[in-house]
Amino acid sequence: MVTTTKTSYLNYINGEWKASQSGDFAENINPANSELIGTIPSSTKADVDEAVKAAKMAQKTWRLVPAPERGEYLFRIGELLRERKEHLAQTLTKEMGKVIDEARGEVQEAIDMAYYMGGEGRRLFGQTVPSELPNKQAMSMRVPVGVAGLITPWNFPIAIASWKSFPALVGGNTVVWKPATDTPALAYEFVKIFEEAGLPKGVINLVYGSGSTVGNAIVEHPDIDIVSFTGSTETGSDISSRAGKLLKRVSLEMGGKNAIIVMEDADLNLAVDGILWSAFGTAGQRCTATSRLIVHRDVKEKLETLLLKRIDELKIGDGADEEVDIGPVINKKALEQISHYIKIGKDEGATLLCGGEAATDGNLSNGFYFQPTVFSDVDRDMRIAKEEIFGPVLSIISVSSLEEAIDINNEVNYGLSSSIFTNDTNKTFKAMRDLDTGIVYINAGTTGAEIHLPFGGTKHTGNGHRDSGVAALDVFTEWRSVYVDYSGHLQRAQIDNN
Ligand code: UN1
Repeated sequence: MVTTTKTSYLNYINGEWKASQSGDFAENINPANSELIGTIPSSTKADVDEAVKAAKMAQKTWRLVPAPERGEYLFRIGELLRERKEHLAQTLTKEMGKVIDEARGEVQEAIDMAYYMGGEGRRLFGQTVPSELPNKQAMSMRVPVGVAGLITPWNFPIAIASWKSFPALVGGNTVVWKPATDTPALAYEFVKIFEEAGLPKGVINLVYGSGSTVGNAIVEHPDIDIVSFTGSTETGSDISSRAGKLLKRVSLEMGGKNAIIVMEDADLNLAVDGILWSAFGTAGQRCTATSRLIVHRDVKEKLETLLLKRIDELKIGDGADEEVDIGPVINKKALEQISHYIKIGKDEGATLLCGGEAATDGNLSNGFYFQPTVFSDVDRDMRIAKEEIFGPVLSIISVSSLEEAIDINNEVNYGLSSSIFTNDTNKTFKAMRDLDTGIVYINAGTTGAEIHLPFGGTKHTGNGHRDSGVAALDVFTEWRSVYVDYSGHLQRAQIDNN
């Protein structure tokens, strides 16, 4: 049961639900039918200042809570997420549009992350290292960075918020969180869970915003010590330059132009399963979504035939309907952006095999639906082969060898995920070594990363950091090296005089 209908969401600052100081609002719309779900405050810099002040104050004591106890809070949050899984999934589908099964899967990602990071509270390992001097002990330990500013996207509103907030909290940081404008209900539900888990006041703060006011205020606030962002490359680059000037730590997770490579020896039916799931699941709105299919010439025609047949069977509709395969895209602007790329593809001379238009049959015209679209005969230099579209659009490029396929995979500006379908062990190992992406799949599509492995990519996809996995702790902790000299006299390292 979704109970968030026509809600006016409040910020959560220092343990209290509070109206924004602005009085302005943005709308939260169900993309499946354009119904108004609620309104969110367009908060101001003053709201961010208040939230940061609370977070800074709370961090003084939160950092002293033993890490295993900080982990216990995450276990409690995990339990609450599990109890409310269905409600959260329904809320997610309603405001974001992904099909209900995928919404359940996303909530599961957050649950898994809670238990995984909760466990890190009992590890948070450093190292003990032999000193080069007698009667001296050397070690390294993790310490919190301070106040973390989190800016999260609408496409995985609870999973990505959990990837960032859980390692931040277990690492001893406090949080100021700005969720995406299009998914405020999930943020509200999530913060309610933090509150119910008994997190001390000021440890997590939520500030809604529309446009860039709140995001910029977080990035440029002198008391925000680390900014973690997932979203578009354009915004990430802007954040990077603003934060760079302030010498601030920034972790960026941005776009992708992910490819599936299908070699001549591949199991084509399996490949089609992988392509359908990764190109059209979540209506192509994952940063890991497959948007290029690089196929060996010998099997191109056969693969295209199999693919088109299966696309024909896909059902488009409201993601709340269990039978639906492809839900709406997030909003009208996204629909327009996808249509714009279709025009570009046609103008560039690619062959449109299917789709290419908004889906408007019957009730669909009330929402923001796009037909699954495939372009063939795509040239590696075309814009549709290089730029992120973030919709259900696949571009097919044919090749004559594995080397050519890898070359094409690697020549785009992004490097998040890639995949190869082959039954040849030699090709598998070459691909693992040479595909320039942070994630590589063998005989599976490009989506579906698991939370206990590092998530992120090369080139313009990120800036070297990783969400998820134990690597996420490197974002939210500083390494401190400690030397304990118990010799009773001054020993000097690197000087040969002891
Ligand atoms: C994203 O789209 O930003 O690997 C995250 C996947 C999901 C996460 C995607 N587990 O497709």
